[in-house]
Amino acid sequence: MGSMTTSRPNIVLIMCDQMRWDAAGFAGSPIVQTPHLGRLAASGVCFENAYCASPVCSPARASWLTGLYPHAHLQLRNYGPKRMGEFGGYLPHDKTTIGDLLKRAGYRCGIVGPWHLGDDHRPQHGFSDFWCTYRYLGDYPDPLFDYFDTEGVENLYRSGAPEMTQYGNILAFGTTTDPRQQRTTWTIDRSLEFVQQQDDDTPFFLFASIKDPHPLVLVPPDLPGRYREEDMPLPASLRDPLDGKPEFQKRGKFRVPSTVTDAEFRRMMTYYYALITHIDDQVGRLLNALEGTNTVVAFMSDHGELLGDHGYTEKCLMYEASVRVPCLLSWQNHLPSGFRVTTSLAGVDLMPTLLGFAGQAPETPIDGRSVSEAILNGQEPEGQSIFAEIASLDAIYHNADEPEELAACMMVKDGHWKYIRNRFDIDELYDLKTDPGEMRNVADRPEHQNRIAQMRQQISEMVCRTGPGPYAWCL
Ligand SMILES: [Ca+2]
Repeated sequence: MGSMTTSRPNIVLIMCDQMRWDAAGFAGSPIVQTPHLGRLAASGVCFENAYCASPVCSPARASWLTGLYPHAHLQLRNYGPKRMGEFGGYLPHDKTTIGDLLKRAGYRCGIVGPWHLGDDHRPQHGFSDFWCTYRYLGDYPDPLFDYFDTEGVENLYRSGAPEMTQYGNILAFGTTTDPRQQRTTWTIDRSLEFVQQQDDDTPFFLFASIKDPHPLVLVPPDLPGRYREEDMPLPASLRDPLDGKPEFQKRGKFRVPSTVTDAEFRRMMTYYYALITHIDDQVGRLLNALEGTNTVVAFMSDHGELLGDHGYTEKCLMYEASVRVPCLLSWQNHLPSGFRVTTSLAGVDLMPTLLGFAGQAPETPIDGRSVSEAILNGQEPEGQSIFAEIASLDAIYHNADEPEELAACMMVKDGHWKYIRNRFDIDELYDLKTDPGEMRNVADRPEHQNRIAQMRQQISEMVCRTGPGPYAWCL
């Protein structure tokens, strides 16, 4: 196993779903217990300012894998079997992913866990050596659910599982009674199977796609007890009235209702953090198996989790906890250890960076840039502005189908300034230096109009590089 002899490293991309950037010990949390991730961070590079290209699942994932922003890859909202072939509902086949390129370069490529980019039952985009995906499969068998059936354990992820608790609309949570009922455990089991099938002659690329800590938040029974409800820091903006903010934010599906008490919210938080500790335990098993091999390990999340910030759970807004993600890169004997990178990493930069470690580069123009050379030399990459795009909440949660709804918000972050163009509502401008909690929208202040004009220009130039597509309204 591994490839000790070849100069081309194996690459393991571990992508969680909906993990907050700061919900880990390596990110400075005094509460969340993540010793294995801490070990990974200490042995490699931690991007302290990593951002997704869209704070929702499928568009973000498509960007991490293609190096393109959504206006260029055109997966504009979440895939579901009914959306296959619909504009914006799946990743068009002609878009090139890191899987396509590494497969062409001679890598054996496998995926375990959610793909979520369309036709999820069908091996594609280079991952043909091990295609073990689950959910969003339409009428096709689901390997995870089939596993529960074969093992004879109750499937707690099927909707309406009676063992779950949910306060209002916030993250549903519960515990397993049998270790086989937990999906991250299954994902790591299958990942280890793939790794163990490898030989020393051919490098491999494993995309370990971990669905947790996305709800349902389902943890082994011993873990919630590791966190005390009274230790949970209630978010300062949990009851944010959203004064001076766009109206649409007051109507979002996942706005925390006033009926949810502080104590209930804290209880839910203990389960969310406990699930991250379970992810840590499981990732530790994979890290142990890779010990001593020539392997690049990336650990990150597709997008963040608001966990109460601005009165929201889940994501889809451009607030920091929604767009910001944890991101670690490790490569023993190559990347520096304990290196903290403060330059922003965009949601389109990871794909060319991982390719760079393999001595490869994209074959067609992309939006992202490789930072592999800089960090291999222990240097901060050059500063840059970063962007994020998303459809309207009506398109994401309520099936609004008008094409303009699929390209509704554009964020640019330049230093400590964040500007958001909202197609159907007022714009937003936050100064993260004086207002890190993003409580004061200053977009209407006369003294900021020059800055806003410059940031609009940055957006316009960015979308034109690969063609503005559905974001031509930003020109
Ligand atoms: Ca997601």
